[in-house]
Amino acid sequence: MRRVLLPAVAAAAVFAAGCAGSGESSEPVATTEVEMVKSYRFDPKVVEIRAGNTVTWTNEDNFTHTVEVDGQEDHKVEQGESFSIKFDEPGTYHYVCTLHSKDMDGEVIVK
Ligand SMILES: [Cu+2]
Repeated sequence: MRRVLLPAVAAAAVFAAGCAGSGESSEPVATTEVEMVKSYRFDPKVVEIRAGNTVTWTNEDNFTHTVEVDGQEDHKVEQGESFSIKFDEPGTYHYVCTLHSKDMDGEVIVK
């Protein structure tokens, strides 16, 4: 049994590494629009804005998602709906979808 399990673990590790290395970059993108695209992602994952700007999340996925900035209230965003937060103070704000916190998180960098 143990010998059967080992290759599966190795394959999972390679898969995870491949995921992080390809397509999904964490380079900040200068935009105030974040989409919840299909398959549980915030796109772009990291955005950079100016203090006083408002970030709008739009749910383009087939599932309900949420936006919860660390230390703040959780906001449900239904399919096809949008939600906005104004960021007045410079800093780096991490946020998650509390329904899929393992897969969906992102950052707003306020300059
Ligand atoms: Cu979600």
